[in-house]
Amino acid sequence: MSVAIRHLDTRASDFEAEFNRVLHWSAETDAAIESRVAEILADVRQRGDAAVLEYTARFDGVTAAAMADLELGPEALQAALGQITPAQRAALEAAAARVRQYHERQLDACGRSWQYRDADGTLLGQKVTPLDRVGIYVPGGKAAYPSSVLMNAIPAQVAGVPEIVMVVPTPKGERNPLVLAAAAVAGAHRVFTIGGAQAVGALAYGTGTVPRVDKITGPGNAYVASAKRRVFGQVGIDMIAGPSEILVLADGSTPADWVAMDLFSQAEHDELAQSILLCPDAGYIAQVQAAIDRLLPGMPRRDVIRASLVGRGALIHTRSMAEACAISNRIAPEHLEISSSDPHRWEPLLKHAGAIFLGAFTSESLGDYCAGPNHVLPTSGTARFSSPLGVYDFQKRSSLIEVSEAGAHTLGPIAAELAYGEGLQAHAQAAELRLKPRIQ
Ligand code: HSO
Ligand code: ZN
Repeated sequence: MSVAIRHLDTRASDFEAEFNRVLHWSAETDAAIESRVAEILADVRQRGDAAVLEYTARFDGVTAAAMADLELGPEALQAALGQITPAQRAALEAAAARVRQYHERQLDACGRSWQYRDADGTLLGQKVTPLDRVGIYVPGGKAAYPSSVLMNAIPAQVAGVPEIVMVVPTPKGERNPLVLAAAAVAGAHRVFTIGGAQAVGALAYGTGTVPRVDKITGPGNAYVASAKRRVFGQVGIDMIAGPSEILVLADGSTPADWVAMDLFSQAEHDELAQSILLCPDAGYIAQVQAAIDRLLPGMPRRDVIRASLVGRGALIHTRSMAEACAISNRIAPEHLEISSSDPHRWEPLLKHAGAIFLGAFTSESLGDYCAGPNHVLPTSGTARFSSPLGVYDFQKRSSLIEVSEAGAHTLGPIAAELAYGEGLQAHAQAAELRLKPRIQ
């Protein structure tokens, strides 16, 4: 039976209406969740460890006498490395090495302090420093991804963050050895087996045992997302991630099976994930549909994939590759594959995407695990204004200004003029005092 994925055609008179239906995405917040999260956060803020222990017992079924019992020391992380297979360990280490290398390049390219001097000796610059302490949230349930541990912790490490605190819930006490092994490989400094809004609260406010962090990154369910939104301002956060998205821009030169599997790869994350194909060749779209129909029954997560493809997916027939690029820019997808024999011809036309994958061999899946770039990317069209998680998210910048005596003479009159204009006498005089010869 054919999978009832939407077919659109840009030539159709109702295209805009249909397209808007595909794009429509309601990120409505649930009022019940919101008020529950507000209560939990207030409680954690007030009662610290005791509150976190209670919620952990209630929601995760894990009882502990003290918060310290919920911390995993280095031995526990090392033990996890021994519990996974040698092949798993080798893969984790290979992925980590590539992700580290990529982010080290990022540090060199845009993460270093810089300064210059004016002709009159005034020094100006920017000093880049790492955050002191960050918290990484790792989900415990169906979306427990060891790869995400690497993608969050490694850029923090490369940025030089001295303390990386990871939280991961262990529902019913079940630990995920791959997640803990990834924490060991990535070099998390402290790990607490707590989760949900209570863990976000513990990281944001600090408790007797959990240290207060400066920024919280990492994905989570609706409770975690709501908690992150609420503590923003008290601490930094990375982003509020929506469901995964893939957009494949195809000229028909890639085997249709490859493209179908790439569409599945994001659809299998979540019923709300979005997979879209844009292609000027109707015959090829039919081939991809046939491949979807043939391959789906063999997929263990076929129910999730089907729900995602039918609910939010689309196969869009365009007039040309150039038009496909223009539509892709309107969508601003998280992942964009240019599945073309000439990807570099189209890449310059593409402005908005979290990550761009060029050519038939670049399956998005490789980017999810081990190509090197970060897989934490802007979703739901936010690639219009935001960027992948990176070293820069774990750094901040301070301006540096050192005005020479000659510089004070250049800048003083300008500042004073503007200060008088604003009615700020002290500002004006602070600038003017420095124009007078100094009394020794
Ligand atoms: N594609 C996801 C990341 C991921 N994929 C983790 C597999 N594991 C981010 O959109
Ligand atoms: Zn993925």
